[in-house]
Amino acid sequence: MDLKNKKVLVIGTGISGMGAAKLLCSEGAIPIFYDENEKIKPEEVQGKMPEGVSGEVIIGSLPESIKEEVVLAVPSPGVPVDTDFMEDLEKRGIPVWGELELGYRYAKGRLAAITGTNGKTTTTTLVGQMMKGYYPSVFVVGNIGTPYTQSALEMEGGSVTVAEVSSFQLETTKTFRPHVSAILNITPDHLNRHHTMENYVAAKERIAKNQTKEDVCVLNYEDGYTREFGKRCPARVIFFSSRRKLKEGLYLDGDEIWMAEGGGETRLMNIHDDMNLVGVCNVENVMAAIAIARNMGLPMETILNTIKHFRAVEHRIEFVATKNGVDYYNDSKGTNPDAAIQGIRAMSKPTVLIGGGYDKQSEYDEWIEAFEDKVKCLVLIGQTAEKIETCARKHGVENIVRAGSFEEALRICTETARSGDAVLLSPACASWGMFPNYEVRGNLFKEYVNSL
Ligand code: UMA
Repeated sequence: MDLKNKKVLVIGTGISGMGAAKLLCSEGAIPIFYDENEKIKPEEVQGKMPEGVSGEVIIGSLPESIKEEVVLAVPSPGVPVDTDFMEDLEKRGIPVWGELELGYRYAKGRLAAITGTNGKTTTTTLVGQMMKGYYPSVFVVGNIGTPYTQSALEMEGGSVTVAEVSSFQLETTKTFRPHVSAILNITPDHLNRHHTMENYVAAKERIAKNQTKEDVCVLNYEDGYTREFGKRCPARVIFFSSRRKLKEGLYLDGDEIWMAEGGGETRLMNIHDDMNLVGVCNVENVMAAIAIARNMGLPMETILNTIKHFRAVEHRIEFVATKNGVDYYNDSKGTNPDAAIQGIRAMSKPTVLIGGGYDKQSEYDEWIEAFEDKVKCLVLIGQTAEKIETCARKHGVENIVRAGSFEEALRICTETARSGDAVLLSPACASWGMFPNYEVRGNLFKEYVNSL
């Protein structure tokens, strides 16, 4: 589509909206910024616009006349697609390309895209580092925090892009086709947006929708959804497994990661001596990263060398400090029960745990079962506090305290934890409502700990 001098509706004025507008302006299009949040002031949006970007800003409700003028709508990932507003755009025949799709259409070079409920940021970061150790032009983009559209026009034919993609972004793709895709795992998350598990799984599977047997899709053999998808996947599938030997693919056998390929088997590494990440989830992330990188043309030596030097991603079971004999861990990225299960499983000491936050209609039973007897006090914050407390009491957790604010929760933790204990922020909920994002929540936690 030639966008020169054409009006394009950019929905959402967060970082994706700004990335999309940058690309659109570079292509000579005229963005019209629209945000439903009435609290936002048009001047604020104008102030956020990157250099070379300008456009009309509309806040609240969108006049009908605008819908008649635009040739394309680019929603941000946070904008649900099943609303009357979005359906009206479709009915009018206005093409809807999500921000990811827009970036993809203008990008150049080869692309590896990674999704999954958990582990995608770690895996994307690790694969990005592997690529940077070998290729001269590498971009790491997407849900990880740098919109695809922000970098797309800088890419060249020889560039390599590693994209973390979310179910929100995948809902609005059309032609998106990575050379290598990966779905690390699928467990219930974002059900308030997708409504059913079926819809959520379908959104994740869209990562491989346009792939063919010339492309590769890396899947987790130990996840029921992804194993099943392997049978229907249009790409060539490479499985990884943390529980059994595979005839073809990557697997964990004891403490060693092996690769089975074309009838031969190669021992690649030891999970204690050759990597710095802890937990089975990270072994799975590492195996996925090896499969992705190898199929993007990297020599095994570069891959294994990067893993050896790779450290945990910020906010993911991140050790902060020991204060008065208490170990503090920041797992602010534990934004759903499944991620938080990995967080509590990684603790070996009696733990004061901060949980709760934005309500994504998750179920908390499995998370609470994973406490075993480790959680000496559960400190709850946010919208989900009551729901979690009811669930925790049902599972026999007795020491539960509700805090009116994050600051109060932190104070309760330091008062409750004794030397030899751990304090873990791993809330099983998104931060929205109390914080703009999980990074702000994790950084506040770290600032507090470091000030003790
Ligand atoms: N808005 C509307 N109408 C709506 C919904 C939102 O106008 O119906 C407006 C909001 O008022 C706000 C703007 O849209 O002003 C925000 O857009 P956004 O929510 O898409 O946020 P961005 O700042 O553009 O960030 C997005 C991703 N956010 C979401 O998916 C919610 C970021 O992922 C991503 O890093 C960024 O694009 C760059 O690609 C964050 C996230 O929490 C980290 N992702 C979820 C996750 O990881 O679990 C999916």
